[in-house]
Amino acid sequence: MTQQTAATLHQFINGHWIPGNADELVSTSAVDPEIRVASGKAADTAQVTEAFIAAEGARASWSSTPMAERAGYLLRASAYLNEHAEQFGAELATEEGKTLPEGIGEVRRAGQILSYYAAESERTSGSTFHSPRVGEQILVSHKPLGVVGIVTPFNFPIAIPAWKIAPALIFGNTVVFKPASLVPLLATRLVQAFEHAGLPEGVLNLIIGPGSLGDSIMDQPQLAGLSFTGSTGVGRKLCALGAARGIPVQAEMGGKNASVVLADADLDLASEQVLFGAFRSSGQKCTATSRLILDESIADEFLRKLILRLSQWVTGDPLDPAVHMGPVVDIKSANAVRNGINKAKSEGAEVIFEGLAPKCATYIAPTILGISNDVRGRENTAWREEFFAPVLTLLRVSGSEEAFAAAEDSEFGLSLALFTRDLATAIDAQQRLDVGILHVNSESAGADPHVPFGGAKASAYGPKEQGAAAREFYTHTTTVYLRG
Ligand code: UN1
Repeated sequence: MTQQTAATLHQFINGHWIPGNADELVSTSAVDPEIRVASGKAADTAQVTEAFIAAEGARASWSSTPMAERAGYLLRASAYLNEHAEQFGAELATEEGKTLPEGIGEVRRAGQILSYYAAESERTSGSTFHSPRVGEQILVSHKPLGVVGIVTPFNFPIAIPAWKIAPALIFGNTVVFKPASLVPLLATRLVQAFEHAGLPEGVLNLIIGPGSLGDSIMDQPQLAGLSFTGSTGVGRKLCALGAARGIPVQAEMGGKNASVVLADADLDLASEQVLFGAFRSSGQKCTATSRLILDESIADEFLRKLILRLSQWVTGDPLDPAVHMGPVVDIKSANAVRNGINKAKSEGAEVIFEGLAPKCATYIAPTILGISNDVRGRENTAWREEFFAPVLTLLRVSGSEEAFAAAEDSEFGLSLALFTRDLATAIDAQQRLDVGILHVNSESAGADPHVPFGGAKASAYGPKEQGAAAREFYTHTTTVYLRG
């Protein structure tokens, strides 16, 4: 992509693409920040208000549109994404930095998510209850919240917006969508898919601009609920603002996910899955593995296997088919990771492995840091803080008790990958570990649209996402006492 072909960014309000009223916003290539991917003017707060007025205007008619008809829009948008998966996947890889197969895969995944939620129109059922009174039935009906705000991060520029917007729409809500300002092009592509599907005006509105627009979203009187994915700091602030005005907020936030490899694990499988969990997408997933807890008895052998795999792992241009891992999203993120690694080293972390990476500003080499299993080691920045990068922090332990205690030693509780051949140990982990997602013998990342997704502790707030859980957030219920 070159300077000349940079796409133009607009806001999408009430079915029209309109220029923003605020400062110029430029989306650049993750590989080379000199290359513009897309540019246009950001929205100002008055345009946020316009978007909410448009969404409110569309609300009554959209919520009374039959669910099967709403599903049709999702299916047509899904087909559009699949038809354009190669083009949008390449744009995603350029804008965000994940590899081309991951980019194409993510666009297809977004298409699959839209199809899954379209099928809610055939799947969703209500409930009826017996009444203790003669001649009465009690039933529970689900109704849309109204206008929902959707605020999404840079790391899954199309899949995360799809998995929030699709349930919002199918359950009858109208939407104001604000994507991360680092990835406005992919957000635009998703909205274009809905436009192409013929979605009525005002049902889905796109606001492109800096994170500060999030505060403006929280001020809008029509806002009936907010779904957010991003950092714990921002998420908690939005939760507090939502609570103050009495609206539901769903927040998916940070992670410091562990992979635990026990003495009886299949080490070939475990080393492959840890490699994928920690280093795919440059570790820029809230579900990525960033802590590695190894039983002392297999630690050396496991590390040999992991480092052998890592030494064949190619970091470079994400559009190059030979490459396994691209850069991180921008220079600011890369510098923050470098500072984090230096801080960890100054606090005593030892560099166990550092791979090769191009000497460009946005590349971070795959790195394994080791910390000591004592109070000082456990205070290390690399053990505590989410780097959102291809950096893995290793702790050696002795036995499953110590491994589980180490895994729990985090403010976060999103996902955990446990490698063992012992079913009893896996069941023990399921019962004792405070995480939202537990993988037994598979990598810590990944999510399917039909099962709940979300974390425990500082990783989440509010109802979970996806599957049947999505309806809990995007609807509220009326209990009807019905007598003839
Ligand atoms: C995945 O692991 O495929 O922001 C999805 C994130 C998560 C989504 C992870 N909310 O990384």
